[in-house]
Amino acid sequence: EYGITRPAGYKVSFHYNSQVEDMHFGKTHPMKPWRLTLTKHLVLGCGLQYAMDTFEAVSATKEQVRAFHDPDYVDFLAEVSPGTFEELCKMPRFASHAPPKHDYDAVDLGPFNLSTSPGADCPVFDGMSKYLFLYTGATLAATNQLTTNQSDIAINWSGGLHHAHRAEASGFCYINDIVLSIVDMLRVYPRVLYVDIDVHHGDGVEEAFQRQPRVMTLSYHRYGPYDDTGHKFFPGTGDLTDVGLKGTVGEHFALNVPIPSGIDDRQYKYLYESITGRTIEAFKPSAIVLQCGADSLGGDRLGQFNINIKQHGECVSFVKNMGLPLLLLGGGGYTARNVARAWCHETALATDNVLPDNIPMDLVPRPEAFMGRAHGEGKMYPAFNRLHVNDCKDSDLEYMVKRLDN
Ligand code: ZL4
Ligand code: CA
Ligand code: ZN
Repeated sequence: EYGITRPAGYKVSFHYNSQVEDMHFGKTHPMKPWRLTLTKHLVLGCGLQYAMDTFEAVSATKEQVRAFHDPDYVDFLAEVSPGTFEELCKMPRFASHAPPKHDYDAVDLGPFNLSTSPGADCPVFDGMSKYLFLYTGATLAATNQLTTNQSDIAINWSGGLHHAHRAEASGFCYINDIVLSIVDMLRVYPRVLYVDIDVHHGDGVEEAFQRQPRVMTLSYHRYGPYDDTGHKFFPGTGDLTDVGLKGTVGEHFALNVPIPSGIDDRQYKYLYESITGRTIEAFKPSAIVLQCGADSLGGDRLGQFNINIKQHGECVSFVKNMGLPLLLLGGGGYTARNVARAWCHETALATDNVLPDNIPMDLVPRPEAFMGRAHGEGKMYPAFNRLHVNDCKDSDLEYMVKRLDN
């Protein structure tokens, strides 16, 4: 219907299992797995399935997840539910993993930073184990398509959970599917570049590879001083001076681009293309993993940038044009209708298709919520109706790009 064709000369695979859609983190929790339902409906409504090999994801095994995570944590995640949480917490091997102490702890946290309290970032909810092992399974299947040369680009919009640590859930992330994917890739590729355009710092991935010179991590994120609530923008790490673990061979194999609120398309393009371009030239990766968190879009419920879907997509095209094996993952994204439009648009870009400006909004609930204009960009996939105050000075961006010389 939209003249969708397969890309010429390369193959794209798409990995998904609709069982992830039914999950609820809690009533007003910002992470809404049903944004993946919207994404799927748009992708199928446009006919993009004809441009790719589509795979129904199966759950990752505990053994696969242990390639990065603590064995006790893996067992806990596999067994936990709202009904079993209390009991599991009392078992000595789990109780010994004391909850982390955070200065903002307003809710009771259990072992591994998990909690049944509704105010928690990482709540224990019904069907949670199924959800975690499925999004991980999808990422691992996508990775396998690349490492076995069966696909050139592989996509999992349900993955990209970059905050999870070895034995601790963090920031809506429980299993770090990205780390597990890169560990697999290192069996085949000499060097892997990880790029993260989620509005939050990709701290879990950076930390996992902080001593590893074969993995370069590069995160673009909101970063700044304490806000009026006394918090730093989550997770509060990822300063410009953070370049990997000092005194190890991993030093200089992490890069961070801390960004003030309100950055616009032109400014983001300048930063992203100069820094990502120079990084690829210098590091010469054999494969690229791109975390496409859509909370960097304007109008996001948690994000503070003013990026349109068009520019978000250009970040995907830029690394795609390097012609390297490419894994595209989701991540954050809290204004669901914009998440769906961005990831559908990026599925089209990955398969060399162009969608019309009026991508089928009728497949998405609340069509009246589709708003307004892009700012200065015609009507190409506008992402927002609410502008963030732009605290981003061009002179500061130049400074960050110049730092690359050191
Ligand atoms: C919520 O409404 O900044 C959780 C989290 C639950 C339900 C009702 C409870 C009301 C916003 C966030 C109280 C909520 C207090 N509910 C939550 C320091 C915080 C401690 C927890 O995109 N409170 C912690 C995590 C970030 C903090 C961002 C991004 C993930 C990713 C990849 C993770 N945590 C302050 C907040 C709500 C909630 C409303 C919330 N949590 C917003 N930002 C955070 O990078 C997927
Ligand atoms: Ca980021
Ligand atoms: Zn995020």
